[in-house]
Amino acid sequence: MVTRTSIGALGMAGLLAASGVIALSGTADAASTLGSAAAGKGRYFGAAVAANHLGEAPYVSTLDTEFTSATPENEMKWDAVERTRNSFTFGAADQIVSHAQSKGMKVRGHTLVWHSQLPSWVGTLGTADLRTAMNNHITKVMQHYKGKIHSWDVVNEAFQDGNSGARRSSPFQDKLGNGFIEEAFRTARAADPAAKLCYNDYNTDGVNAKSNAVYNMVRDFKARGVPIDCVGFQSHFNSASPVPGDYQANLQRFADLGVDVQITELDIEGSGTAQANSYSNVVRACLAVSRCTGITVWGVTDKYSWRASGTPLLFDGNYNKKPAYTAVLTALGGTSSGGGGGTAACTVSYSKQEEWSDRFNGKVTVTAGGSAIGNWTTTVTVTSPQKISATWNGTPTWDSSGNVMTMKPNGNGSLAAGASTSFGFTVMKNGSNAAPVLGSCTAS
Ligand code: 9MR
Repeated sequence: MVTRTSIGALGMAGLLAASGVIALSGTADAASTLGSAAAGKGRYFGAAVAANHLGEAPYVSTLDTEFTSATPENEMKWDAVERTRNSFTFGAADQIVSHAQSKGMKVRGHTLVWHSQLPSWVGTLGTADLRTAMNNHITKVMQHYKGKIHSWDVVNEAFQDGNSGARRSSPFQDKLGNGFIEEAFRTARAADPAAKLCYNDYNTDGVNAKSNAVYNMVRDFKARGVPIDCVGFQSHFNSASPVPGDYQANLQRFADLGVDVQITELDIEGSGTAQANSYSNVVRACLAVSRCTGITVWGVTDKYSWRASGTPLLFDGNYNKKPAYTAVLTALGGTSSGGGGGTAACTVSYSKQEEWSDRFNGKVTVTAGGSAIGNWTTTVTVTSPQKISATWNGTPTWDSSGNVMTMKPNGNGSLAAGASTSFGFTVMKNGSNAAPVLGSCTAS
């Protein structure tokens, strides 16, 4: 046991080192990031990026720290790059691409041929002219970004929802017929032979009529030598459309056709443990499919999500890591606490909650790793003269300095694999606003 005198002699850092605790702030100093953890599994971890947020410092630092791939959320769509026929405007998309490149991130191209965000002039063209315009669009956009895009969504959302398995009506479908998809892929291959060419869609995440229709198309393309390299599964989930039980099996059956699979627009409405568990399931499914080459979440922060009210992302509106973040990091084999690179029994993350002039509340989320756990324990160290004045959802004990709190659960602390719980505390500032430092999480 460390004595009071040795605390004075070593100081807090020495105390933590002497007692074998790896000190980490649960936020900025995490031992691992989504991108690095995914890289450890041979995969990228990306986010949809909007050019108009690249001036916001925490947006950019979160993006740069955590992600290894960027997808322009809207900036490469037809209405953004060719609003007027054959007049191309790449400014906003270029901004994202050059930012990504300067940080060593990959870029996913999204998207070349889609019924939505399509300028009205496209719909007015006759058949032959539309064919020319489609191929010109693909060629010009891909040539502009040649060598800079790891995967392109060549055709997006070409199938109808529901049980018909039919193609969706669009100028391309209606005038060029079923062959437009094949033609788009052939044109794309010629324009940038190094880019992976993907078909991307939603509501195709489990085995259903729509994914069967896409599956049949990909099988046919592979059989006939039509160039296709990957299928994107958007994976927009909520309570009405949860992660399907056969998600992994569906990814696998596509992979078995000889294409890569990518999770391209992942977001899951919800909060807390339920959301964290769903995210964890998605990541585990990807890792279990060797041809699942990467995951992209559809935004960096909840506040800029296309469905912000559903808080579907990994960082909240203040860029705090959510339980879903920890679950993803854990599922990727990363650790936000000491774990030696293996899958930790549990991980901890910190987020600041309410703040007043004299005090603030902190929240620590404890997430089980790949196996069920019980009796977790972790430490929270505050910087003197700060003091913890209250705690909730846990049973604290204190070291002799009163600055190191060891937190144990109320009860047996049982958590299923990937599941989370949290405890909270109030820190009296006494003049210091320093963030608490978390120790590693241990469990039995
Ligand atoms: O997130 C995008 C949002 O900002 C746009 O307003 C919207 C316009 O259609 O597109 C959103 O992104 C979509 C993506 O391009 C294709 N799959 C569905 C995504 C969410 O709607």
